[in-house]
Amino acid sequence: MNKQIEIIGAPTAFGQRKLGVNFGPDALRYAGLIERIEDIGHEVIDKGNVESPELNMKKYKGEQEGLRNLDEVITFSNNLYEAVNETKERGNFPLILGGDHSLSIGSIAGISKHYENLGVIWYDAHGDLNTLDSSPSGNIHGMPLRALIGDGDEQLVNIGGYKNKVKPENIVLIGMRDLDDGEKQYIKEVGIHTYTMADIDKLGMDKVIHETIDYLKDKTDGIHLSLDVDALDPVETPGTGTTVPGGVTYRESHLAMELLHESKLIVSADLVEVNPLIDEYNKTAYQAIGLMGSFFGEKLL
Ligand code: 6HN
Ligand code: MN
Ligand code: MN
Ligand code: MN
Repeated sequence: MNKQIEIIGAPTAFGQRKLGVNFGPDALRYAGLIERIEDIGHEVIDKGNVESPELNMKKYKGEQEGLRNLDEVITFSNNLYEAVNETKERGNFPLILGGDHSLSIGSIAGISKHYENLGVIWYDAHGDLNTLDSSPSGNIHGMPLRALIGDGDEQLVNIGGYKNKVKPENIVLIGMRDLDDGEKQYIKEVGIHTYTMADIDKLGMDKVIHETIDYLKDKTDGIHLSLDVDALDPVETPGTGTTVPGGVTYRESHLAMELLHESKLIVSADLVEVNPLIDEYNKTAYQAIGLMGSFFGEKLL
Protein backbone atom coordinates (compact mmCIF):
# COMPACT_ATOMS: atom_id res chain seq x y z
CA MET A 1 0.00 0.00 0.00
CA ASN A 2 1.30 3.41 -0.87
CA LYS A 3 2.06 5.89 1.86
CA GLN A 4 2.06 9.62 2.36
CA ILE A 5 5.59 10.35 3.42
CA GLU A 6 6.63 13.67 4.92
CA ILE A 7 10.31 14.51 4.66
CA ILE A 8 11.54 16.62 7.56
CA GLY A 9 15.07 18.03 7.28
CA ALA A 10 16.92 18.15 10.61
CA PRO A 11 20.05 20.18 9.85
CA THR A 12 21.81 19.97 13.18
CA ALA A 13 25.54 19.60 13.89
CA PHE A 14 25.29 20.49 17.59
CA GLY A 15 25.49 16.89 18.81
CA GLN A 16 29.11 16.44 17.70
CA ARG A 17 32.10 18.40 16.39
CA LYS A 18 32.23 17.96 12.60
CA LEU A 19 30.56 20.70 10.64
CA GLY A 20 28.90 19.58 7.42
CA VAL A 21 26.50 17.03 8.91
CA ASN A 22 24.05 19.95 9.08
CA PHE A 23 24.08 19.81 5.24
CA GLY A 24 23.03 16.15 5.29
CA PRO A 25 19.35 16.81 4.48
CA ASP A 26 20.22 18.77 1.34
CA ALA A 27 22.90 16.27 0.31
CA LEU A 28 20.18 13.61 0.39
CA ARG A 29 17.72 15.77 -1.54
CA TYR A 30 20.31 16.69 -4.20
CA ALA A 31 21.21 13.02 -4.63
CA GLY A 32 17.57 12.35 -5.55
CA LEU A 33 15.91 10.96 -2.45
CA ILE A 34 12.47 12.39 -3.14
CA GLU A 35 12.28 11.21 -6.77
CA ARG A 36 13.49 7.76 -5.72
CA ILE A 37 10.63 7.39 -3.25
CA GLU A 38 8.05 8.93 -5.59
CA ASP A 39 9.04 6.50 -8.34
CA ILE A 40 7.98 3.64 -6.07
CA GLY A 41 4.49 5.17 -6.07
CA HIS A 42 4.36 6.97 -2.74
CA GLU A 43 3.30 10.55 -2.25
CA VAL A 44 6.20 12.59 -0.85
CA ILE A 45 5.71 15.95 0.84
CA ASP A 46 8.95 17.78 1.57
CA LYS A 47 8.38 19.92 4.68
CA GLY A 48 11.79 21.58 4.27
CA ASN A 49 14.26 21.99 7.11
CA VAL A 50 13.42 22.58 10.74
CA GLU A 51 14.72 25.87 12.10
CA SER A 52 18.07 25.63 13.83
CA PRO A 53 19.49 27.96 16.48
CA GLU A 54 22.38 30.08 15.30
CA LEU A 55 25.77 28.42 15.23
CA ASN A 56 28.47 30.51 16.90
CA MET A 57 31.73 29.33 15.34
CA LYS A 58 33.88 30.38 18.24
CA LYS A 59 31.75 28.50 20.74
CA TYR A 60 31.32 25.52 18.42
CA LYS A 61 35.05 25.11 17.84
CA GLY A 62 36.07 25.93 21.39
CA GLU A 63 36.38 23.85 24.54
CA GLN A 64 33.21 23.37 26.58
CA GLU A 65 32.48 21.87 29.96
CA GLY A 66 29.81 19.20 30.29
CA LEU A 67 27.28 18.47 27.55
CA ARG A 68 28.43 20.21 24.38
CA ASN A 69 26.03 22.78 22.90
CA LEU A 70 23.30 21.75 25.31
CA ASP A 71 21.16 24.87 24.85
CA GLU A 72 21.26 24.54 21.08
CA VAL A 73 20.41 20.84 21.22
CA ILE A 74 17.41 21.59 23.48
CA THR A 75 16.11 24.32 21.17
CA PHE A 76 16.61 22.18 18.09
CA SER A 77 14.96 19.17 19.72
CA ASN A 78 11.89 21.23 20.59
CA ASN A 79 11.60 22.50 17.01
CA LEU A 80 11.94 19.01 15.58
CA TYR A 81 9.52 17.55 18.12
CA GLU A 82 6.85 20.03 16.97
CA ALA A 83 7.36 19.25 13.29
CA VAL A 84 7.31 15.47 13.73
CA ASN A 85 4.32 15.59 16.05
CA GLU A 86 2.38 17.54 13.40
CA THR A 87 3.24 14.97 10.75
CA LYS A 88 1.95 12.20 13.00
CA GLU A 89 -1.22 14.20 13.71
CA ARG A 90 -1.82 14.34 9.96
CA GLY A 91 -1.47 10.56 9.90
CA ASN A 92 1.55 10.65 7.59
CA PHE A 93 4.85 8.76 7.72
CA PRO A 94 7.70 10.97 9.00
CA LEU A 95 11.12 10.47 7.40
CA ILE A 96 13.58 12.66 9.28
CA LEU A 97 16.87 13.50 7.55
CA GLY A 98 19.94 14.36 9.61
CA GLY A 99 21.87 15.91 10.84
CA ASP A 100 23.70 14.24 13.69
CA HIS A 101 22.04 11.56 15.81
CA SER A 102 21.13 13.92 18.67
CA LEU A 103 18.12 14.75 16.48
CA SER A 104 16.45 11.50 17.52
CA ILE A 105 15.73 13.06 20.91
CA GLY A 106 13.32 15.41 19.14
CA SER A 107 12.07 13.10 16.42
CA ILE A 108 11.21 10.18 18.69
CA ALA A 109 9.62 12.60 21.19
CA GLY A 110 7.23 13.56 18.38
CA ILE A 111 6.53 9.93 17.46
CA SER A 112 6.34 8.08 20.77
CA LYS A 113 3.56 10.38 21.97
CA HIS A 114 1.32 8.62 19.47
CA TYR A 115 2.06 5.09 20.74
CA GLU A 116 1.68 3.19 23.99
CA ASN A 117 4.69 1.00 23.29
CA LEU A 118 6.91 2.30 20.54
CA GLY A 119 9.54 -0.16 19.34
CA VAL A 120 12.88 1.23 18.20
CA ILE A 121 15.43 -0.39 15.91
CA TRP A 122 18.77 1.40 16.33
CA TYR A 123 20.89 0.49 13.28
CA ASP A 124 24.28 1.94 14.17
CA ALA A 125 27.93 1.15 14.91
CA HIS A 126 27.32 2.77 18.30
CA GLY A 127 24.80 2.36 21.11
CA ASP A 128 24.23 6.08 21.67
CA LEU A 129 23.44 5.11 25.26
CA ASN A 130 25.88 7.34 27.11
CA THR A 131 25.18 9.74 29.93
CA LEU A 132 27.52 12.60 30.67
CA ASP A 133 29.34 10.37 33.16
CA SER A 134 30.00 7.54 30.75
CA SER A 135 30.60 9.72 27.67
CA PRO A 136 34.17 9.87 26.37
CA SER A 137 33.40 13.04 24.37
CA GLY A 138 30.60 15.15 25.89
CA ASN A 139 28.94 14.90 22.45
CA ILE A 140 25.18 14.55 22.73
CA HIS A 141 24.92 12.40 19.57
CA GLY A 142 26.36 9.61 21.73
CA MET A 143 23.44 9.95 24.20
CA PRO A 144 20.04 10.18 22.44
CA LEU A 145 18.79 6.66 23.07
CA ARG A 146 19.61 6.91 26.76
CA ALA A 147 17.84 10.28 27.00
CA LEU A 148 14.79 8.73 25.32
CA ILE A 149 14.79 5.93 27.89
CA GLY A 150 14.79 8.63 30.56
CA ASP A 151 18.36 9.19 31.79
CA GLY A 152 20.34 12.38 31.38
CA ASP A 153 19.81 16.11 31.39
CA GLU A 154 16.29 16.88 32.69
CA GLN A 155 15.40 19.16 29.80
CA LEU A 156 16.60 16.69 27.17
CA VAL A 157 14.77 13.85 28.86
CA ASN A 158 11.56 15.93 28.92
CA ILE A 159 11.46 17.20 25.33
CA GLY A 160 7.81 17.25 24.24
CA GLY A 161 6.68 17.64 27.85
CA TYR A 162 6.94 13.98 28.84
CA LYS A 163 9.65 11.44 29.58
CA ASN A 164 10.39 7.69 29.29
CA LYS A 165 9.63 7.67 25.57
CA VAL A 166 11.14 4.28 24.89
CA LYS A 167 11.27 1.23 27.16
CA PRO A 168 14.57 -0.66 27.12
CA GLU A 169 12.73 -3.91 26.38
CA ASN A 170 11.26 -2.35 23.22
CA ILE A 171 14.68 -1.58 21.70
CA VAL A 172 16.82 -3.64 19.34
CA LEU A 173 20.40 -2.56 18.60
CA ILE A 174 21.90 -3.74 15.29
CA GLY A 175 25.44 -3.24 13.98
CA MET A 176 27.18 -2.57 17.29
CA ARG A 177 30.99 -2.56 17.25
CA ASP A 178 32.08 0.52 19.21
CA LEU A 179 30.40 0.54 22.59
CA ASP A 180 31.92 2.51 25.45
CA ASP A 181 32.45 0.68 28.75
CA GLY A 182 29.50 2.36 30.46
CA GLU A 183 27.26 1.46 27.51
CA LYS A 184 28.28 -2.20 27.63
CA GLN A 185 27.53 -2.30 31.32
CA TYR A 186 24.14 -0.61 30.84
CA ILE A 187 23.11 -2.93 27.98
CA LYS A 188 23.84 -5.96 30.17
CA GLU A 189 22.25 -4.46 33.25
CA VAL A 190 18.88 -3.68 31.63
CA GLY A 191 19.08 -6.46 29.05
CA ILE A 192 18.75 -4.56 25.77
CA HIS A 193 18.32 -6.91 22.80
CA THR A 194 21.57 -6.42 20.85
CA TYR A 195 23.08 -7.72 17.61
CA THR A 196 26.77 -6.91 17.47
CA MET A 197 28.75 -7.29 14.24
CA ALA A 198 29.87 -10.68 15.54
CA ASP A 199 26.21 -11.74 15.87
CA ILE A 200 25.48 -10.52 12.34
CA ASP A 201 28.48 -12.48 11.02
CA LYS A 202 27.28 -15.64 12.71
CA LEU A 203 23.53 -15.46 12.15
CA GLY A 204 23.35 -13.56 8.88
CA MET A 205 21.21 -10.46 8.36
CA ASP A 206 18.14 -12.43 7.30
CA LYS A 207 17.93 -14.14 10.69
CA VAL A 208 18.85 -10.97 12.59
CA ILE A 209 15.94 -9.04 11.10
CA HIS A 210 13.44 -11.89 11.38
CA GLU A 211 14.36 -12.32 15.04
CA THR A 212 14.14 -8.57 15.58
CA ILE A 213 10.63 -8.46 14.14
CA ASP A 214 9.53 -11.51 16.14
CA TYR A 215 10.93 -9.95 19.29
CA LEU A 216 9.15 -6.61 18.80
CA LYS A 217 5.94 -7.38 16.96
CA ASP A 218 3.62 -8.45 19.77
CA LYS A 219 4.71 -6.08 22.50
CA THR A 220 4.87 -2.88 20.44
CA ASP A 221 2.19 -0.93 18.57
CA GLY A 222 4.56 0.61 16.04
CA ILE A 223 8.29 0.47 15.29
CA HIS A 224 10.62 3.36 14.53
CA LEU A 225 13.82 2.79 12.54
CA SER A 226 16.78 4.99 13.47
CA LEU A 227 19.35 4.44 10.74
CA ASP A 228 22.82 5.87 11.38
CA VAL A 229 24.86 5.55 8.18
CA ASP A 230 27.94 4.69 10.24
CA ALA A 231 26.39 1.24 10.81
CA LEU A 232 27.65 0.50 7.32
CA ASP A 233 31.32 -0.12 6.62
CA PRO A 234 33.22 3.13 5.98
CA VAL A 235 34.19 1.77 2.55
CA GLU A 236 30.52 2.08 1.63
CA THR A 237 29.58 5.20 3.62
CA PRO A 238 32.75 7.26 4.17
CA GLY A 239 30.93 10.57 4.62
CA THR A 240 30.11 10.34 8.30
CA GLY A 241 31.76 11.71 11.40
CA THR A 242 32.47 8.65 13.54
CA THR A 243 33.43 5.82 11.18
CA VAL A 244 34.28 2.39 12.59
CA PRO A 245 35.83 -0.31 10.37
CA GLY A 246 34.25 -3.72 10.03
CA GLY A 247 30.69 -2.59 9.41
CA VAL A 248 27.55 -3.92 7.80
CA THR A 249 27.78 -4.15 4.00
CA TYR A 250 25.57 -2.32 1.55
CA ARG A 251 23.98 -5.59 0.43
CA GLU A 252 23.29 -6.77 3.99
CA SER A 253 21.70 -3.40 4.67
CA HIS A 254 19.52 -3.70 1.58
CA LEU A 255 18.29 -7.03 2.85
CA ALA A 256 17.57 -5.51 6.24
CA MET A 257 15.56 -2.69 4.63
CA GLU A 258 13.60 -5.08 2.39
CA LEU A 259 12.65 -7.25 5.33
CA LEU A 260 11.60 -4.24 7.39
CA HIS A 261 9.44 -3.10 4.49
CA GLU A 262 7.83 -6.53 4.22
CA SER A 263 7.06 -6.54 7.95
CA LYS A 264 4.68 -3.55 7.47
CA LEU A 265 5.41 -2.62 11.09
CA ILE A 266 7.61 0.44 10.64
CA VAL A 267 5.80 3.72 11.29
CA SER A 268 8.60 6.30 11.05
CA ALA A 269 12.34 6.61 10.42
CA ASP A 270 15.43 8.77 10.96
CA LEU A 271 18.28 8.71 8.46
CA VAL A 272 21.22 10.35 10.20
CA GLU A 273 24.90 11.31 10.23
CA VAL A 274 25.29 11.97 6.48
CA ASN A 275 28.11 14.54 6.23
CA PRO A 276 28.76 15.67 2.63
CA LEU A 277 31.76 17.82 3.62
CA ILE A 278 33.84 14.78 4.56
CA ASP A 279 32.41 12.51 1.86
CA GLU A 280 33.63 11.28 -1.52
CA TYR A 281 31.44 13.18 -3.99
CA ASN A 282 28.27 12.65 -1.97
CA LYS A 283 28.67 8.87 -2.10
CA THR A 284 27.18 8.36 1.35
CA ALA A 285 23.97 10.15 0.38
CA TYR A 286 23.68 8.01 -2.77
CA GLN A 287 24.20 4.83 -0.76
CA ALA A 288 21.63 5.94 1.81
CA ILE A 289 19.11 6.66 -0.93
CA GLY A 290 19.61 3.19 -2.34
CA LEU A 291 18.70 1.81 1.07
CA MET A 292 15.64 4.04 1.29
CA GLY A 293 14.51 2.56 -2.03
CA SER A 294 14.41 -0.89 -0.44
CA PHE A 295 12.94 0.46 2.77
CA PHE A 296 9.97 1.94 0.90
CA GLY A 297 9.35 -1.15 -1.21
CA GLU A 298 11.27 -0.75 -4.47
CA LYS A 299 11.07 -3.84 -6.68
CA LEU A 300 14.05 -5.04 -8.71
CA LEU A 301 11.83 -6.86 -11.18
N1 6HN B 1 26.80 8.45 16.73
N2 6HN B 1 30.34 6.55 21.83
C1 6HN B 1 30.99 7.72 21.26
C2 6HN B 1 30.62 8.96 22.07
O1 6HN B 1 31.26 9.99 21.87
O2 6HN B 1 29.71 8.89 22.89
C3 6HN B 1 30.63 7.90 19.78
C4 6HN B 1 29.19 8.26 19.55
C5 6HN B 1 28.79 8.29 18.10
C6 6HN B 1 27.37 8.73 17.98
O3 6HN B 1 27.44 7.91 15.83
O4 6HN B 1 25.59 8.78 16.51
MN1 MN C 1 24.29 7.04 16.13
MN1 MN D 1 27.00 5.82 15.05
MN1 MN E 1 34.61 4.66 21.28
